[in-house]
Amino acid sequence: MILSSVVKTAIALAMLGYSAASPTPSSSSVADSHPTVPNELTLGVKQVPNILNETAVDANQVAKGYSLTNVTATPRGLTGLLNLKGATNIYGYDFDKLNLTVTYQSDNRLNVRIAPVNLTDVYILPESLVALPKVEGDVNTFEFENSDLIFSYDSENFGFEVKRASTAEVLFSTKGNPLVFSNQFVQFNTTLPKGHQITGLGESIHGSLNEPGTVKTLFANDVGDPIDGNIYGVHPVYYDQRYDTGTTHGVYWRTSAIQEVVVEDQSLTWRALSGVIDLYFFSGPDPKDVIQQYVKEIGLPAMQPYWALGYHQCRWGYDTIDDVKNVVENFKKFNIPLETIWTDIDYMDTYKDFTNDPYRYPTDKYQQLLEELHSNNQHYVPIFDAAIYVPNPNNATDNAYTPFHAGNESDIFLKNPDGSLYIGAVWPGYTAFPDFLNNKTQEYWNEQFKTWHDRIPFDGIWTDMNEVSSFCVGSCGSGRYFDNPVHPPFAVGAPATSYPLNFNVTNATEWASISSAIAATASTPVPEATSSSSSSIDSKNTLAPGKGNINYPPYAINNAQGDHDLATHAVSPNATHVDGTVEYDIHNLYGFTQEKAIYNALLNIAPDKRPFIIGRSTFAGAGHYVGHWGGDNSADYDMMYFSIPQAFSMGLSGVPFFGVDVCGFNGNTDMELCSRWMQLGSFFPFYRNHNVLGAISQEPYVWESVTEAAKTSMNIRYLLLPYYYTLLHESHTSGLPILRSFNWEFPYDKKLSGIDNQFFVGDALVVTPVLQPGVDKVKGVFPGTDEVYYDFYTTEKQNFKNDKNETLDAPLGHIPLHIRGGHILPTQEPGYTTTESRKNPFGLLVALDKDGKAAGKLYLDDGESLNVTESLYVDFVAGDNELSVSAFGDYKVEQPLANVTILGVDKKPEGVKFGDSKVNYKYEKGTVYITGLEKYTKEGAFAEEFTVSW
Ligand code: MIG
Repeated sequence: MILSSVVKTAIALAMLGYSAASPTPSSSSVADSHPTVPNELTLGVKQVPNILNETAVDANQVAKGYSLTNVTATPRGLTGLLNLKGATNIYGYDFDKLNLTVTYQSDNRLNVRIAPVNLTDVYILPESLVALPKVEGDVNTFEFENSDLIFSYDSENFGFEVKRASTAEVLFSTKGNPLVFSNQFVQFNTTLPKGHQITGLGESIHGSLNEPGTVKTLFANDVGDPIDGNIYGVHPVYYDQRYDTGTTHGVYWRTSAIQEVVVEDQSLTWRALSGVIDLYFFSGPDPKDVIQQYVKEIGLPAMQPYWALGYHQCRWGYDTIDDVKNVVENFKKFNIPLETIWTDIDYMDTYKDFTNDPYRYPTDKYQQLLEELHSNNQHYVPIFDAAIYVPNPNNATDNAYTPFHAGNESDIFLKNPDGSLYIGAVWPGYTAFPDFLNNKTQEYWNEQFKTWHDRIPFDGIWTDMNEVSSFCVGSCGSGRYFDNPVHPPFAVGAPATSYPLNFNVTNATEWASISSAIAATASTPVPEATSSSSSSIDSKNTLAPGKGNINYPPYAINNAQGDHDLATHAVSPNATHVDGTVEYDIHNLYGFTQEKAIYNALLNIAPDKRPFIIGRSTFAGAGHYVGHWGGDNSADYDMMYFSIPQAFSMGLSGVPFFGVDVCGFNGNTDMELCSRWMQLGSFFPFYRNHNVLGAISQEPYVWESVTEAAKTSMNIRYLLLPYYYTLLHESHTSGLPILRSFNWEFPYDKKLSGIDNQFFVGDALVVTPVLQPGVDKVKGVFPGTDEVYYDFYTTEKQNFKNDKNETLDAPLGHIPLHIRGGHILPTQEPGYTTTESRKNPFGLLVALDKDGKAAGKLYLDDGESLNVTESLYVDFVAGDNELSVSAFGDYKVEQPLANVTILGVDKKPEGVKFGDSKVNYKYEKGTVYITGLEKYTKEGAFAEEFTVSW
């Protein structure tokens, strides 16, 4: 307990250091004489979040709701008119009349749409921005009995209900609760069963279940991973898993609005601060069905290039190109696979997009390194910030920054309501923000990315700050941009002072000196930042007609910024797009629209290569274009744990290509944590170690034992690359996540509900990581009454009992990994890079179930084409002591099959045959090892059908 409070203090100090107001960037070539964005420009108006305000009116108690008239049956559902029963104007002006449209879009999808009759000033989310689910088949006919969903309504006090026909269960019901529909506040409240299991409503740092008391604020936010606060992405969808009936359904509100969702014991209240109700119910009935039904509608996940599965190394603070080169060389020296090296904002010339620092990252050396990387089959990915620097017109050198001028001439930046340029502030100083609703922006984007890529041939893009972040409130740079370049309004790069839990025990000597230093700092009271412009909530958050009071809506969300102002650390709600759309309505889409534009710009550079983008701010459908990393976590055990539920949540949101900053971002990591995390991270689809400026180095070669742990895990990952790639492809074609929760694999076993410290990779592997310091054992469960599990390392069949916590050995350097019987995994001999791995022989890992059966598949192609013309599908089936392998497709695999390993063979076979030929094998503890198959598969492992029998 004492320890954790000390560590917490340390974390707090690190954070304070990060936000104090002294203008001293540590690693910049900018002379420190440059001014700083004045601190007062960063202060918003203090808001009292509605959910924390005990005197706030509960709209559900007060509103009078609507009555339903004019109900007309349609071939696919019904329409009706909703009439306001009495205005209460609680957090906005109520609309008098609303249209209700209920449409059975397909057998498993029901759409309920409620929109004002008069749409003036109502934001309608266009299909061009976010995919619009459509009626399947003939719009004029529908067999209602094909749907498991039954819609019904109450007219007098309008409410509606969605029931499941097959179980007669109420899935969703607003009956008895008034609908609230005003210009700045739209709310419905549905009942939930007691003991509900609600997942989704990301993005946030939270366990996998949204238990009663959870509030999800859906407002894209640039903030370092606060538990339960709103962070980078917004995914307005929830999954409701019902164990009593063994069914799951999903509910998606297709809205870009600012939202807040309150989950209580027996209800869920969903609030949006603009727009219309456009709800989609997905009937499942299994969780995996729901995921697929949802993800198919928002956009199937991108097929990542094969190399995306390799190991990625990054940090903020690779100060020079030589540092980067050293890192690459160190990986080679320690023989740790390195697929891709990344650079953070350090490479930029005073943090300006599309530039590189002439001294620290000179073009010639930079190009030379990239050439070396590419000739070694390695890759390079730079960070890209969302905002474009506005150069100082009074300074000729500064003013030579053409990316701004090109954009300004095409007039593609966000505006203030009066039509002037909106100028915020980010790393380089005062900045403008591209408007991705403007048709001309893509052309501008294409040009900028092409010119940049011609000079620095990067292999992918990492998007940052695209929530969209701005360090000051409002258009603070208007009239000030001639102060450019200015420093950010806070210090950057102070040495990190926090350490992981248990550091004081495992590193006692070091801790003794560190803690006294911390104590000395702690005695200096740090003044709390106060808002100079703080005014009372009543004077600001007033009702207004039309679009309303968009900067200070009457309903204040619990935005996870100190003052909760919507414009704190973000471009303001009144920033205006080319068609008049205000950020207020589409703030949550900024990153998504930017990422789509980057995707297109990369295609413009290489029309048939899969763009590789790791995006920070995501929205429903972003997975079609980008993968995602979890943002600014900290180097501690709790954050390592949270990476698992965050991965589940991104998976069910259609962004399966996910990973977090391995070893931890904020704060210093240590050997033990980094060792555990390098191993855990190796099982995530996206595997990248990343670190904050000012923290100690954490590349896996920094500690000998971490090197070993990382290599062990990476070896498994690379061995399993064909399995992972097949999962990527499955995800891309079906929407299924790669990393899976027990709830999805065993949807009818309530005891597994909410398990988020273990996970499946695909259907076949179970990972049971150690998530705490100072232990060498870990507990886990291995579900299924009929299931068989094998230890991956020993291949031995385990004696696990369903329902029982098993205690597993997990000394440092060992991450428990189990194969689930019934599965066949394709493998390939690991190489230093994924390209080299692909040149090595294949293998098969056959894990028999209790009946001696197993199945699996393999998908392959060239690993990079967007439009795949040649692909290979291989099917593996085992049963009755025989494995048969058949393939179809044009993609040619030249590498032979070297070995087949069969797990779960009860007694030593009398002989083993490949086709008709007797082959050598070894039998040990239930496993048959067959090697030397190359001579039978010289033409390529899967060139011909074959059987292996034993
Ligand atoms: O305000 O570019 O999430 O990964 O290292 C911090 C510096 C800006 C936030 C990203 C983080 C990155 C950092 N960026």
